[in-house]
Amino acid sequence: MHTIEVPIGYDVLEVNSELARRNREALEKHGITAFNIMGAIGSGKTLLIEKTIERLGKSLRIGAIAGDVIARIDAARFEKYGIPTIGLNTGKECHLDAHLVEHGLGELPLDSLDLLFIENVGNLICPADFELGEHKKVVIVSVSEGDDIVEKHPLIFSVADLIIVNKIDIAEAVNADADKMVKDARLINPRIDVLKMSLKTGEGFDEWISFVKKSCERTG
Ligand SMILES: Nc1nc2c(ncn2[C@@H]2O[C@H](COP(=O)(O)OP(=O)(O)O)[C@@H](O)[C@H]2O)c(=O)[nH]1
Ligand SMILES: [Mg+2]
Repeated sequence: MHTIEVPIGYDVLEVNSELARRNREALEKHGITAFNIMGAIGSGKTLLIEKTIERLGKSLRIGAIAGDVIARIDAARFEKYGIPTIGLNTGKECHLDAHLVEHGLGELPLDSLDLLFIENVGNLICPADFELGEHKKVVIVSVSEGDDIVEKHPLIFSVADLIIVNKIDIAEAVNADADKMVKDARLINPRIDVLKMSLKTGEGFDEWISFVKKSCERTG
């Protein structure tokens, strides 16, 4: 575990960025590609990771960090696959930070992992500011959050590498226009990759798996 000196009047985000840089170094030293999965409560973060473990768990060695105010519930959903899992309780904090993740990395068998999924705390505001050392930032939103959810939260989409618009199977029932959400994300961030998905029907999931594999090739 590293220590870092924090001068008086320090900038929290600057210190976080330094710790994130160290996390990234540790991940790369072990050839691990890490994904920071962000999104509101109930958008499908845990289910996305579960289904990815089901699809890729035989060919890649996957680990997971579940971050939540009470992390053990999502952690148990990952542990049932027999993969190395760490639950990080944030208590009253609404996001993970690089220091917490550093602790998580310290507990994981880094030598025997290829891929790490970090599920962030469910909201679209605080996680946007905190680098964790990840290679890819993924934001998953569901159509049931309302099709103005993207334009209302520009910051998180401006830093994301990929937006997944999930639950398109229920778009009609909740009167949501998934294409508007996609358009809004591209207006905020022209470089962002976009996927429309239903984790229930499987639509868009193959494209997600391609994104994960490509990300591994680039960082591995
Ligand atoms: N209809 C539908 N339900 C989904 C979809 N994806 C996730 N869910 C459901 O949404 C709920 C929240 O999912 P979960 O992965 O726990 O969300 P998290 O809070 O973001 O981790 C669960 O009941 C899932 O079964 C989807 O594509 N379509
Ligand atoms: Mg979850």
